[in-house]
Order: sequence, then C-alpha cells, then structure tokens
Amino acid sequence: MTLREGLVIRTHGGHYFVQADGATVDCTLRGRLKKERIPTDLVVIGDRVLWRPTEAGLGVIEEVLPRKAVLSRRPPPPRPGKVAEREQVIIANPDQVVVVFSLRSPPLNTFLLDRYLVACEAEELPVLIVGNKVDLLPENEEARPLRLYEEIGYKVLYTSVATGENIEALRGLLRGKISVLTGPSGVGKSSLLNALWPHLELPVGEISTYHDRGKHTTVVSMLLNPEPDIYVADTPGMRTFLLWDIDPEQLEAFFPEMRPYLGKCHYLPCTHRHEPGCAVKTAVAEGKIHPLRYESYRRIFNHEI
Ligand SMILES: Nc1nc2c(ncn2[C@@H]2O[C@H](COP(=O)(O)OP(=O)(O)O)[C@@H](O)[C@H]2O)c(=O)[nH]1
Ligand SMILES: [Mg+2]
Ligand SMILES: [Zn+2]
Repeated sequence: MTLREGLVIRTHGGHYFVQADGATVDCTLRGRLKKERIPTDLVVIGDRVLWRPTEAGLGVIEEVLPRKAVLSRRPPPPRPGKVAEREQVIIANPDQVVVVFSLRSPPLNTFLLDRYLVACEAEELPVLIVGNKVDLLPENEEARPLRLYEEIGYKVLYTSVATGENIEALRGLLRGKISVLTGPSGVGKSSLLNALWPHLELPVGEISTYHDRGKHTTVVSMLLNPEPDIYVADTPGMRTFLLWDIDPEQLEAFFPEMRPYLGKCHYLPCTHRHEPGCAVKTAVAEGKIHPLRYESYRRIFNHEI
C-alpha cells in the first residue's frame, strides 16, 4: 500500500489521530521510529506524517516529515535545583502563534509576554498578540496598554468575550491557518474559542489540573478544526514559560526593535548591559527602545525568571 500524507490533530497515549482527505485515521507509530532516540517529542500535533493504511480507519505512521518550526518550552525542573533536559514541543509547524494576555485580572505581565515573543522570534513564527478583557479597562484609558508592542510592529488585537469586541476580527485572523493559542492561565483563551464556536464547549474558568512541576507532560494534544479552514490549538495554562535553547548571544536579534542598533556598539561583541558606548543603551536613553523591553532583555539574558 502506498504512503499517504496527513496532519496529526490529536495524540493520546500512543495513538496519533491523523487527518487526511477529510477523514481522521487512528494511527500507531512504526516501531523503528520509536527506537530513534531524539531529544524532542517524536510526534506532536501539527506534524505532517507519511502513514500507511492498515484496516478501515486505522494506520501506521512510517515517517514524520521535517518540521518547519516548533513552539516549545523547557519543561519545569523535576525537582528544585535540577535542570530539565528535554525540549517539550507544544505544536509543530504552526502558521502563527496567538499570544493571549488579559489587560486586567490577571494583570498584564509584559515580562512574561516578552518571553513568549522571544520564543516566537527564535522560531521566526508570526505572532498575533491578543489583549483580552478590554471591557475591564476603565473608560477613556487613553494609552492602550499594548501600544508599545504595536509600535514595535507586532499585530495587536484588543478583544472582549464579555462585549464581543473584535471576536469576529479574531476569526478572520485565524482563517486559512494553523494557529496555537498560548498565554497564561485565566486570560480567556478558552472563552475566546467558545465565543467563536459555542459547540466546542471548552472548560472555562477552571484552575488547571495541569501540574507544572513533575515529569514530561504533554501540554496540549488537540488541534481543533472548528471550521473547514481553521485549525487552532488551545493550551492549558502554564505558570512558567522557560525559554528553550536560546543562546544569550542570539537574544538581541529576538527583540526586533533592537535590530537597527546591532553592530553599532563601541565594543563588539556587546551584551548591551555594562559596556560603555552601547548603541542599544543609548537608544533606551533616547526613548527609542522601551525601558520595559530592555529590562526584559536583561532579565532573559541573566536567566532571571
Ligand atoms: N470580564 C471578562 N472576563 C473574561 C473575558 N474572557 C474570559 N473571561 C473570564 O476569565 C476567566 C478565565 O477564562 P478562561 O477562558 O478559562 O481562560 P484560559 O485559562 O486562558 O482558558 C473566566 O472566568 C472567564 O469567564 C473577557 O473578555 N472579559
Ligand atoms: Mg483554558
Ligand atoms: Zn551594546
């Protein structure tokens, strides 16, 4: 039998549900693949695979096609003081990452938002920032809290599930793409998806049962397909978002607004922290780089959480 290509939309205990030609096939993994020891997850949602049909509705994955990009995180340490070794892939090959934060309750944490953004920049993944719960902001609060991100060039959408503001705009931005919704717990990710597609009936307002500490746990295992040309993964809340595999020397490039100043410091290479004649620090002093973003750079560089 010939191999067919498909998209992994769900994984569950050794079963991989592969969508191909409008149908979903329950696949297992070829033994040979399981033996290949790689420091990452073998098959995750979003993977494109080659599979062979066995019986009606069943198949075997023979090959995982190369990943274009992944959204991943370093799993939390198994015990305090221990370092987790393995990359935890949230999703392979997303077309965009929708980073959802709430503007109030819980309050906007720009340092955490910047970690998500750096992870996306490192993978060259397009980002949409959603500032949800805009209904909770006091009226005529002039400075939209995410303006600094709009100025950097990020696409920002202010939404409210309570009033319906920009919910249809969000649908438009999801169309024709594979997206992953990510962001802290309680910001309204599941509520946004339910507002668009009530039939999903995703649990809302629940304290996540996902424990951050502990062994390698699958963070998300389902790619929803609520409309023919929309794929979206909802992720449970993650208290930490530690960056995987980012070299401090590369970090500067993942802050898009720093790029015009790179290579222009007096001492090269420059870490843009203590060095005199630093073009980045000058840009911060001149108001061309936001001090909160510079502080994020410094914290991530220093591995401060
Ligand atoms: N006021 C207000 N509350 C919201 C909004 N969106 C979600 N919520 C509430 O925020 C809480 C967390 O929502 P949930 O969708 O579970 O967040 P998730 O953890 O990111 O999936 C729930 O109590 C929701 O009712 C919004 O736009 N405005
Ligand atoms: Mg949720
Ligand atoms: Zn510098």
